[in-house]
Amino acid sequence: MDSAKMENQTTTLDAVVIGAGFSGLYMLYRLREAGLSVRVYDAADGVGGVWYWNRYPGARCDSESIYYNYTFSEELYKEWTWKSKYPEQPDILRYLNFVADKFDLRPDIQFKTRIKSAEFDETANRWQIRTDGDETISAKYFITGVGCISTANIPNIKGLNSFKGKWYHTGHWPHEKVDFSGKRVGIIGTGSSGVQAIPVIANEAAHLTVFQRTPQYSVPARNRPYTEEEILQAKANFSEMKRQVRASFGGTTAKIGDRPALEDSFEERQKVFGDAWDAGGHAILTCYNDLLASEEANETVSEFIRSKIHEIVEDPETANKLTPYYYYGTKRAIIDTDYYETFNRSNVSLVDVKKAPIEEITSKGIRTTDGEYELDVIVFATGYDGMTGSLFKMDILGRDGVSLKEKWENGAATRTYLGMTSAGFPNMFMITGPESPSVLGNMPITIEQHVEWITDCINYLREHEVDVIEAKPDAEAEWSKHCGELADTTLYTKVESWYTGANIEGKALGFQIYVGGYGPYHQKCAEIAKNGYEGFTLKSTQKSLL
Ligand code: N01
Repeated sequence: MDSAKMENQTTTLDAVVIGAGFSGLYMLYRLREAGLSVRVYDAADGVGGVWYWNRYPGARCDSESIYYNYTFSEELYKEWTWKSKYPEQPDILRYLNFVADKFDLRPDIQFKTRIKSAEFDETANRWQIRTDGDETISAKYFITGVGCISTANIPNIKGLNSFKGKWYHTGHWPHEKVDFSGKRVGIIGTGSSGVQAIPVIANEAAHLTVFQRTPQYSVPARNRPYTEEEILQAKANFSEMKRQVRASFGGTTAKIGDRPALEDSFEERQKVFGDAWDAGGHAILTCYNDLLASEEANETVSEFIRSKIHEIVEDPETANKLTPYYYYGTKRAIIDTDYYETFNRSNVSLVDVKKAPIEEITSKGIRTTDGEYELDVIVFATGYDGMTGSLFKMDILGRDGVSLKEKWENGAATRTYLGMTSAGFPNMFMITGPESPSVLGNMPITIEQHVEWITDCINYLREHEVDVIEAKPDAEAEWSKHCGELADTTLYTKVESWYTGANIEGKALGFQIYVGGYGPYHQKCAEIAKNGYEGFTLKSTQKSLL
């Protein structure tokens, strides 16, 4: 089928893809190349996915630019030039627009359209998908590329509607510049978004009050422009880089240390951590091989960063408030530009809202149990309903009308096979779904692997005249168990974070990311495909193949 067909007001397609970010754009490119009729739907009015919405001051990616891009096209890689070591949001958005233009993707993307529901019709073996514009689409394949952290968490704090000033969430930032000059600004949240925004807002605002619930470890990014030489070298090295990132643990060329932290003496460790701190970025987390597995090892790096906070922050009381005590790296590791230094500014103050919780937002500002802070602007850097939030926002109904949310018990019983499929939801694929490496890897690389696997799978189904593919419940149970067991060998499950769903009121706790590494995961998925899609039931309307 070459293009969408309208039948009785229903658009008929081979595949519907949700989201025009890294996932959706590449999925569209691949499926179109495979000869399918496919359309991408996105609520935004442009491409970019999370990078369309995350326009807050200081927004930048913490993966290195030369790896934070597609690797499927050498030509694309060589045509695009990154400016700095860590790409800023406008550059990433420009890159994704460049990709959309280069491959002429826009004609098959429907913007300003949200998918409200998707229901599997067991008689026709097709998905019936509805948009917020009341369009109905019938598609054989239903593919989500909704991102792992794209549903904003705006905490339910009493009184927000009464606030007379302006308020924003970092994940839904307006297109026009927000002017902080001369303003009293309050920011709630000190995760990756808050840590990036705080130094930039502090530069402009009359006063910035940071409302911090949990102090965070952060390491200097040491961002800088790339030299011409580095760019030339990266482009010349494309094939080797692609080979390395696709075989790597985290989707970059970063090397993981070859020994446990306690094998070194205190002095040796200080030198190793000191060099990593000076180099900047995430190197400090990978300089030993057990920092995320052993409490004792983790304490060595945590204590090192704590000592740096006390070196940088001049006021000892503020330094104490900024000092974290959870296991470093078990909440998403943060890299920054001048984060701790910002608290030495006279126009910045820090409020510990764990000690004196926020009671309400008033017409004038924020009131904690300690007093009222008058503000002109409130910035919520309060994160996302991660992993399942965007999937649960839609009514996705599988066999017997059971919704994904019901099956997964609102997150308490999330079950997938390979993090891409779920039993009871035939012909549905989730790009970077729960229980895949997703956010623990370099996203564009983990996305490419999913998109390529899904495309190969669909091609196989077409070649073998298979109508329905569905994960077997026992294969799924085994995969989920394996993911849980792996996670329990790490410290991730011992700390409350958005990884575990602890940031969302009422959400069931559960760590839903595959921690076995991108490379091994990639191999496992390839093996399953090679073995004729082991763990899946494949059915044609004529016969059952497996
Ligand atoms: O969100 P977060 P984020 N009252 O959940 C606080 C990616 N990302 O948007 O820790 C007071 O990390 C909350 O406090 P606590 C990256 O994967 C990447 O910053 O729950 N405070 C926390 O401090 C990242 O991990 C990049 O106690 C409240 C903050 O809000 C993920 O997105 C840049 C509160 C939320 O931190 C999410 O990061 C940006 C309340 N009611 C984002 N509710 C880069 O690539 C929440 N908080 C660099």
